[in-house]
Amino acid sequence: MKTANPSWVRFRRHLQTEARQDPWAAHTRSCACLRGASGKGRLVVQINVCDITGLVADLRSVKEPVEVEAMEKAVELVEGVFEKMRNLLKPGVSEKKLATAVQRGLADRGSGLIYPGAVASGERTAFPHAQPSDRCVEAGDLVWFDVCTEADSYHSDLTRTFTVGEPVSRLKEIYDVAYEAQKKAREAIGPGMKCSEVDGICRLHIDKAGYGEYFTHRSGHGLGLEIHEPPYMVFESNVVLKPGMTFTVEPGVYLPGEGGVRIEDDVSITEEGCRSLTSFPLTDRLERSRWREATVGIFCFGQG
Ligand SMILES: [Mn+2]
Repeated sequence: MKTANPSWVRFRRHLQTEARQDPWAAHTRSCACLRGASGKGRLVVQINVCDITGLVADLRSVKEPVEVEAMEKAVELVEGVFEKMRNLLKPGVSEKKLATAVQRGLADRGSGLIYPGAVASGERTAFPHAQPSDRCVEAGDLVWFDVCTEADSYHSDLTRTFTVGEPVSRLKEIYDVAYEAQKKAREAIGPGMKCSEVDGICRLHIDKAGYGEYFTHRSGHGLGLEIHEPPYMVFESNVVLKPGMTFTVEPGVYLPGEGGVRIEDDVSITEEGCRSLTSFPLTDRLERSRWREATVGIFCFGQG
C-alpha cells in the first residue's frame, strides 16, 4: 500500500485549517491546485484531489433568498395536503388510505412525496418513524402526518399531530408539552445561537415536564437540496446559526403503548431572529379533525 505523499498531507492540513477560517479562499486554492496539476502538453502524473465535503456543506447550509423561496413553496404544498387530511380524518379510515391521500394530494399540486408518507395513528404514534399500516383510525386517537416534498429541487418537511374526537388527558398533556417546547425554541432562535442551544431549549422543557426520556430524537435538521443536511439541532453541535440557515424544529414525546406527538415546522434564520416558513394553524390545543364538527358540531376548526 502506498504511503501518503508528505507534502500532500501538509497541503491538505493547511487547506483544512484554511477552510475553517476562510472557506472561499480554501475553495479557490483547491481549484487552482487542480488546474496546476493539468499543465498544457505535459503528461499529468499526479492530480491532487482534496475532500471539500465539509466546505461544501458549510456553503450549502447558508441559503440565498431564492433558495428559501423555493422551500416556502414546498411548505405550501404540504400545508394544502394537511388541510385535506383534516377533512378525511375520521374513525374507520386506515393509515394506508390516508397515506395514499397524502400522495394524491401532492400529485394534484404537481409535486410528489419524497419519503414514503409517514402516517401513524393510535398507539402507533409512539413510533417516531412509523410507516403507514392497515390500522384503522378510532375515536380518541392521535394521528400524525410527517410529509416531505420539494419545489424547484428544495425540500420542506412538516409534521402535524391531529386528534379524532377526544383523546385521553395524558395524550393532551404530551401535546401541550411538545407544543410549548417547540414554541419556546422558535421564539428564541436567532443568529449567533448554537445548534446545541436550540436542542437544549426543546430538551429542557420536555425534561422539566417529566417526559425527557420519551423525547428520543434530535430537535431538528437542515433543509435544502436534501431533506436532511447540516446544520443538525443536536446536543453536541457547536455550529453557530447564521442568517440564511434553514432547518426544522421538531420536538416530540412518545409514550410506548399509548401514543406520541411531534410538531415540526421549518424556519429560516434572519438578521434579527428567525422566520417560520410554515403558516398552517398551530393552536395551543390539539389540531382537530373535522369529524366531530361535521357529525356532532362540537369542535370548531382551529380553536380546539
Ligand atoms: Mn424532519
